This record gives sequence, structure tokens and C-alpha cells, in this order.
Amino acid sequence: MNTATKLSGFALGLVAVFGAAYGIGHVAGPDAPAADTRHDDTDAGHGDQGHAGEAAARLPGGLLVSERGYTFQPTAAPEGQFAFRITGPDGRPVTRYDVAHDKRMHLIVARRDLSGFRHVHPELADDGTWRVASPLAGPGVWRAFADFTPTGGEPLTLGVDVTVPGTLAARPLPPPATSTTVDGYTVTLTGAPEPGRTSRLTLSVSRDGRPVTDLQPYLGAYGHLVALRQGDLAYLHVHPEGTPGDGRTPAGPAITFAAEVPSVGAYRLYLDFRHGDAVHTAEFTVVAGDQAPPAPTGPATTTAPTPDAGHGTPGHGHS
Ligand SMILES: [Cu+2]
Repeated sequence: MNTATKLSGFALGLVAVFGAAYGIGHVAGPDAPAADTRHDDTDAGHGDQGHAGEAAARLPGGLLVSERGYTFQPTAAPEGQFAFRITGPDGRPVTRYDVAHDKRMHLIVARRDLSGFRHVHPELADDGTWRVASPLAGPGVWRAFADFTPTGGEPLTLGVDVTVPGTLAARPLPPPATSTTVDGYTVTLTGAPEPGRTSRLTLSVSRDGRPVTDLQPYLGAYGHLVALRQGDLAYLHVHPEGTPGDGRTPAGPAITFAAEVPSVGAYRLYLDFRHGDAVHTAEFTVVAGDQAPPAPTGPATTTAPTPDAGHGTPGHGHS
């Protein structure tokens, strides 16, 4: 009797621990979908709200139009302008924001096909309306990201689709590359993102074959890197290592970022840097978690499928 009681107590203890671990798996998200489907209603009474909140907190930014009570609402605007409000938990437009990276609001837009990236800074009116010359350059379905920190709240990136009518010529995603040119600058990328872990990405800027060593600070850094995931445009704003004037961060040619991408897949990287009193944006396609195996030392064998030339899917030749 005594022993039996102890045993069932022990068994109950195991169930409780298992249940708790299950709860953790439930919020751990994308890599544990099986746990989700088998998860029954045994803990429905304690904290589903909390689970939902934590799950949202673990999502990459920009996938939700409304999060933690804040909602991204585009509003009517005159031709050539883009206007929006952020409404807060009380339903009213938010009028107080903290400055982050020199600005209270960062508006980033890209077409759903990952072309047309722009990063602009709207002006706030007293009634909580943000306005800016429209960065939506041409027809298509655009994703707009509002990256901001409401005063008294946590940083947040909300996303919304905006359609610009007209005839859309879909652009295939450019293949992965480690070098690109923009405005006469050559930017090279070293390092490769790995899903679920922090990777160092270094972008080096040169012009006419010479390293650029006098980059100008832009929004408090020598470079800003945004990554958008192909397929859902999950948004990652990656911060560089070091800040201008800290005595150890050179003004180029290299800008180093610590990036963590949330999953395998193709990403488009957009590097904003400032030189010659102008901001330039260098773009790269990278593929995370799709590394070709090291080249064999013997006769070469081809294991990667041939990229479908007409489809725009990134191939496997990423080095
Ligand atoms: Cu910005």
C-alpha cells in the first residue's frame, strides 16, 4: 500500500514534468510542429493566452499586421504620398514613440517578389498620422513594414500588404551571389547565415578597386542590414557590430553583422550604407541551410539538382 502509493505519486510526478516539458515544446514553435498537433486540451485552462503571446514573440518580425494591441493601418493619402497610423491597445492612434537608430519610425517596403526595396522615414503629425513621399515605386503587391518602439513599450515590427494597381512584371529572385554592385560601388559578402544560430556576415565596400575607408555614419551605424525571407517576407533587422566613434569600429571597408535567420530558405539581404553624402543599397540573395557539401577531392560528382532557369528558384551553388 505504502509502496503502491509512492509509486503512483512518482508516476504522477512524471506526468506533471512531462506535461510541463510539453508546454515548453508547444511555445518553442516552428521546429516542433508535431508537438502542436498532438497537443490535447489538458492544459487549455492554464495560459493559452500566454502561449499565444509567447509564440508571437518568437515569430520573426513583420508577419503580423497587429501584435500586442498595436495595429498598422494605412490611410488615404494624396497621389504620390503614403500615409498610415499605428493604433494602440486603447484603439487610438499612437502619438508617442521612442527614437531608435536616430528615428521614431522606420518604414521599409519591398514588393512581394523581393524587388523594389526602400527604407524611408515618415513625418508624424499631431493626430498620429505618419506621412512620406510614397516609396511604392510601381505596380505590384508591396509589403510595408513599420519598425518602431511605442513609448513605454517594446520594439515592434508590423507588416501590411499594399497593392499598387497596374501591370506587374514579376521578377525572379536573383541567384545567390557574394558580390554585387550599386551606384559604382562593389560590395562583397563573406559568411553565410545558418538557420537558428548566430552567424557573422561581413560586407566590404570598395570603389574603383579600392577599399572604401571613409564610410559615413547612417542612422547611428556604418551600415544597416535588413533580411527578408522569400515566401512570406519575414523581416529581420540586423545590427552591426560596433558604432561609429567607439574607437574600435573602422569606417569601412568592412561592416560586420551578427545575423540569425529563423529557418532554412532563401533570403534577400539589403545593406544600406552612406558614402559621398548619399545612401546606397546593396542587395544579395543568400540561401540558409542549403549548403552544398564540401567539394570532394577526387573526380567531381554532381548531386545538386540543376536550377530551373525559368523559375527563379535559387540554385545550390552557394559557396
Ligand atoms: Cu530607418
